[in-house]
Amino acid sequence: MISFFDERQLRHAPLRELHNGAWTPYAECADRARNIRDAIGTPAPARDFGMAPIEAVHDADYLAFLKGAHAAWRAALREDDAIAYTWPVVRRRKLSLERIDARLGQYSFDASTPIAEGTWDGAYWSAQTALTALDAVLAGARTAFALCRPPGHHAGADYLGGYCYLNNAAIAAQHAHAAGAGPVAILDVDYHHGNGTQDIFEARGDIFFASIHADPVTDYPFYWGHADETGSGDGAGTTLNIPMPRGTRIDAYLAALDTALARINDWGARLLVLSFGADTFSGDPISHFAIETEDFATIGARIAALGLPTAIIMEGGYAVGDLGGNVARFLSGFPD
Ligand code: SP5
Ligand code: ZN
Repeated sequence: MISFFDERQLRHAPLRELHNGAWTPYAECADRARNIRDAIGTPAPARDFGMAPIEAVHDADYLAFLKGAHAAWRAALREDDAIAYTWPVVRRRKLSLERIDARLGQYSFDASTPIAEGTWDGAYWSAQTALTALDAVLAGARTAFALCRPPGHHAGADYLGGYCYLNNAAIAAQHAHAAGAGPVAILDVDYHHGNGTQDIFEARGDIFFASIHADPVTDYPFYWGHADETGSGDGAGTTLNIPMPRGTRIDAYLAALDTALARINDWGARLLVLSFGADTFSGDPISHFAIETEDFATIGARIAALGLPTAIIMEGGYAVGDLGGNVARFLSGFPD
């Protein structure tokens, strides 16, 4: 399968994250991408599609913030990575805020997603990698893999979080839609709910979003991904959330997957953007499903049987030593 990765994505390298009240090593580390890259052969570098497809998904004020945040943090004489300490919550509205601390809170929803010196470059090239894979599909490839990192599915139109800054899958899906390749469906099979992707498309009826994930009653991102979130306005009925309990094994997972695939098929999708997280793996250090390495090929093959042109966008997966093998196994389920 044709795959894409850009070495500039490695420039994003936060030092640590705030987790359970303490600093811990950053789980979304650059070695994740190196491990996958080395397991899938030699991915091709990204093409540069510029800012327009990113601006089609993300607000201009958010992009200006993200680009300049680390420099502003340094200008305020801070060390290491930029991170928020206060959030507007119910007071969130478009204010023109000056202080870097006010802006960090305005544009983030958690404290585990720092902005490091190379974050903009890494996120930019991760998005370009997604666009390059999507473009290969538009050009006739049955399936293409984008080794995106940093991941994207927790990032909304104007916020970061969950190790995500630019929503690679949303950018790819919107690009496919704009190119007339639709109807486009997004299927998210990361362990965590793709809250950013849902927020971006939930009021739209022209892009379908389905997600299978850990029940937000027990797992991050808690406030999104409940089964009663089914879309709003023009998008009523075009969001599907299937929360699963901790400990979910392959049989129950495949049953949920069949439900999601049937809905995508019934809706009439002609192109699939797949947010793939390998953090459903039994050995994942921050997640709690029980999918085994060999199961990933079964899941991949089941999705491939939908028969749609598919751009596969890498999301999470934190068992670094097993990651490349799990991803390679997943991709092996698809035809070239
Ligand atoms: C893309 C994706 O999978 N994002 C997941 C974000 C989950 N964040 C909440 C859990 C944070 C766990 N931090 C563990 C730190 C270990 N050093
Ligand atoms: Zn995840």
